[in-house]
Amino acid sequence: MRIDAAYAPVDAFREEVIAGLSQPQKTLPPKYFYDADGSRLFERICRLREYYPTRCELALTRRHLGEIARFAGRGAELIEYGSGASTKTRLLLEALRPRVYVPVDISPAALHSAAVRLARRFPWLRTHGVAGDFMQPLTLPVFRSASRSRRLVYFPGSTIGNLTPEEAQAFLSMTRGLVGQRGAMLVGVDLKKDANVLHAAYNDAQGVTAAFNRNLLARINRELGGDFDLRRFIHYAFYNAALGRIEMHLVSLARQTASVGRHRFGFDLGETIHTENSCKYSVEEFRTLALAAGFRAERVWMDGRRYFALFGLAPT
Ligand code: SAH
Ligand code: AVI
Repeated sequence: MRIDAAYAPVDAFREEVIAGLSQPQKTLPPKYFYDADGSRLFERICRLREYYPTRCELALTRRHLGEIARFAGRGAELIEYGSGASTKTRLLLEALRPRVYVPVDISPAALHSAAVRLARRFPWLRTHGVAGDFMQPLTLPVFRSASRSRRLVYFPGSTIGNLTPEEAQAFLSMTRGLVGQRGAMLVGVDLKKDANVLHAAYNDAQGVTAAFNRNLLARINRELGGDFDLRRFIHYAFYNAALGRIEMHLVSLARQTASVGRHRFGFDLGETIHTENSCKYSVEEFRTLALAAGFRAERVWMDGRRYFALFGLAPT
């Protein structure tokens, strides 16, 4: 098992935080949720009663595994974006027996612990992780006889929902270029549904999602020498029906200032930092988005309640 580092984490983090907090609507990029603490909190979110996406996607993957494997094919080069704990991937690894597995994640801690567990469970598997940002063109490892191997990109968890539709289309186009005419993509997409179900999933009773959101400020304090007062920011998540997305914010409970290094930022009472979008699609909306990026939705697998979909995308 090998892990390559493909970015300079602290410099990029500092620059993006300062740029985001300098805008009229302050924002922070959600990819920075996932330090070691954030990745652990996300794993706790996945086990919450209210957070349906993980259970739905696991259930539908188990239920349709035979068909998914027929669509995806055996012996491919399996590239997974935002692999995290690689939990759902275990089902695919067993069914697809890929020639090599390339997990790509911004969190080196998550990549490392997943790779160790996978090595124990699948001693035959060749894993070559890449710690980096999947929105940037990455140098993926080149394997011997790569010219003959087929590329399959797996992007589960509805992490694609954390991109705006424009970013998602650009990301899909880039992936289309990566897999070429012989490859394919499997992408998990959270579907539009009753807003109460969505609201509960992002406002869990135990406050784990709130802790996940606030950890972003704690991380800025730890890694960038920030002085955010965590007692004076609260978690706020709501469904923006017009834009079809959950928005997560951190709300300032006072008029206050906070510094990041030598930069100072002022907050009004009630002012928010927009930390995440989680876009929800209808099957038709996502089909159209994929088509604009050069992918045909050849298969769509869903759970019984149609909460979540796994799209099997093939090049047009
Ligand atoms: N695939 C897992 C984890 C989803 S959580 C699942 O389905 O449960 C989202 C994952 O994507 C996290 O592990 C996070 O570290 C990673 N991630 C988020 N933004 C990223 C980016 N821009 N580049 C690379 N990885 C990213
Ligand atoms: C990783 N991503 C798909 C999660 C989501 O549902 O948008 C992140 C998350 N944010 C709050 N809870 C979970």
